[in-house]
Amino acid sequence: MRPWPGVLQAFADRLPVSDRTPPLSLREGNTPLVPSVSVARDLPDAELYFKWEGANPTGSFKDRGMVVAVAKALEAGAQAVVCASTGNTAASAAAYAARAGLRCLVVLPEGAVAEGKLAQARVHGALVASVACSFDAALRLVREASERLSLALVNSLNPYRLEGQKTAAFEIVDQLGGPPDVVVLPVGNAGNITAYWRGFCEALPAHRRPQMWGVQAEGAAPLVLGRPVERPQTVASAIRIGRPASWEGAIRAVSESGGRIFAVSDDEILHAQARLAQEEGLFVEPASAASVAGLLRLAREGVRVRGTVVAVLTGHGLKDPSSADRTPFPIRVDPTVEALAALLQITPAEGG
Ligand code: AN7
Repeated sequence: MRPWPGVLQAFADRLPVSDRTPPLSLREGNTPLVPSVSVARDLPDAELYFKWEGANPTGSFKDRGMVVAVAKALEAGAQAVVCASTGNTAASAAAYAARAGLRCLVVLPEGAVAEGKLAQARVHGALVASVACSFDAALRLVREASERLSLALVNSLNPYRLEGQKTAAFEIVDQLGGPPDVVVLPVGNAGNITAYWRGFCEALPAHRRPQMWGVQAEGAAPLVLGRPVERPQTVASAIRIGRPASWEGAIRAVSESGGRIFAVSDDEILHAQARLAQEEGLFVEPASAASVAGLLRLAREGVRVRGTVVAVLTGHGLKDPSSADRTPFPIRVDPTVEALAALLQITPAEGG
């Protein structure tokens, strides 16, 4: 078996790259499609899989698009890249810029980025700017800065980002040996749902494309409400976004595919996150649990979810270790077998 080369090389014939594009790679992509063992029981008419994007090099799906955006920035002779971010884009930009030898400036909404993502941006050597405004305002700022300071903008407004992210759709079709019926994913800035739909449109004839189901958090659901949200609120900080940059793309993906877009509460998100961790063995960050929370909501409402369903788990739980605060703390015990047995409520065998 040849080693996986990464997104740029594996999908060279379906990406806007040429011989002049630097062969940047952290071996991103080729993420597992994991069958569900527990959540699937709530969806008896479906066959449920998780596309585990937390397995990417920086722990989120952003790497697929970032490798293309940064390689193209290098190809164009850029010296520096810039992004605004709720965290994962920043972590990915910082890692790929480090690999490519470019400077990286990330602009983060103050106090609104999970600890692991912030650590990633810092250790990879990015200049980390914190601004006292929302993600949406930070994005406006970096758009202007990228023009006036001649920096390469690597938010998903950069068309190469969505080109790279569409490769997840190709992988799903390959891994299943055919198209799924439904793909469900969390929606924040709406780039990913736009990219997946593009990927399925390129890979499949119209009658075989899956429905795209987008899930937002109730306190940050502009696409569900049909208007921007000035002060988005949700525990899922990655998708705390009130003015999605790819608004039209998301609406088109949902309507052309005959899909749906709806919102779930923070409680539902946290419940789904705990269930994925405790019953599936998958630790995802809260935003990623929104896709599963959406499926569980529909199941509870009696909606029959049928066919092959892929829930995209967009980011690793280690990025947001504060998620663990809601689970039991370690229990201090004496370092004896008896103490451990008492904890397990079993009787130890004699001897030892
Ligand atoms: C784990 O990093 O917007 O709808 O700045 O980190 O394509 O925005 C992250 C978004 C879902 C939403 N899941 O995807 C950023 C950023 C996770 C995320 C989304 C994000 P889009």
